[in-house]
Amino acid sequence: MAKKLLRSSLLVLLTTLFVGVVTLTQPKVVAAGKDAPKTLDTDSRLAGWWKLDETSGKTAVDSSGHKRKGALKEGLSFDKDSVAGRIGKTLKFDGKDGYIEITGYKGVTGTKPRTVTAWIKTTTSRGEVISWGADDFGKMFTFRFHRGRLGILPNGGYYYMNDPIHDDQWHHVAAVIKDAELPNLHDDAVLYKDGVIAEIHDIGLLDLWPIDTGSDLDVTIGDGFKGLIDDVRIYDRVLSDEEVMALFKLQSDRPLPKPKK
Ligand SMILES: [Ca+2]
Repeated sequence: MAKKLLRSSLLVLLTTLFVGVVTLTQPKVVAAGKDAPKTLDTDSRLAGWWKLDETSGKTAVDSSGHKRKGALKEGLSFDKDSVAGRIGKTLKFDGKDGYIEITGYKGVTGTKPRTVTAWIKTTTSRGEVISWGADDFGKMFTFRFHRGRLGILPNGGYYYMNDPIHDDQWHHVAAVIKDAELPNLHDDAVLYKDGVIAEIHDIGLLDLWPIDTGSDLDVTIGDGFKGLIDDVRIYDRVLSDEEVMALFKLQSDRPLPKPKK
């Protein structure tokens, strides 16, 4: 009887050890199956990434791998307007005519979730960081200054952050539209300033339309903006709080933070 008990105890112990070993080794096996850990820089959902590190010419390379290169318009050029950026070099926008057109790229359209991020440095609270869409209610997607503050305007309603941001310092800014059947500014938009969710100053609900972005206009960067814009990214998914913080901390080349359960 005692022998039998001992044997079954041993069996339980061995089984526990075996399961333990399998559990411990499993993550390594999975990791070894892929080439490199996924990062925010190598994410396949990174739909466009303009570092603006060039120093000559009028073409901005897309580092996302999608070949969505930008054309510098209205006199803007790397030869003339390249300056020290937040990361490497970037472009100085004059607040008048110069902007970048991502020729042929319509951005994230319809009601799809999305994240746009950029570093900006300006003393002037006007102009666009980035926009695309169509000239109709709810059909634009514009990340721009409105009433002196930065926010999202879908052409119908507005949603902008509280803190003035035109203090001549570098700020990391991000706008997220969450996954929803008919996303709207009130429930489904999130703004980030310097890695954390921004306090909202105002939201215009009177003419609130669902965000259902059109596809007439190519993506443009820096239209009417005076100052520096660097490291512009579009993801066709929602970035988590931790991921936006990682971008702010310049840790986009590190393995992605694990999503919270
Ligand atoms: Ca840069």
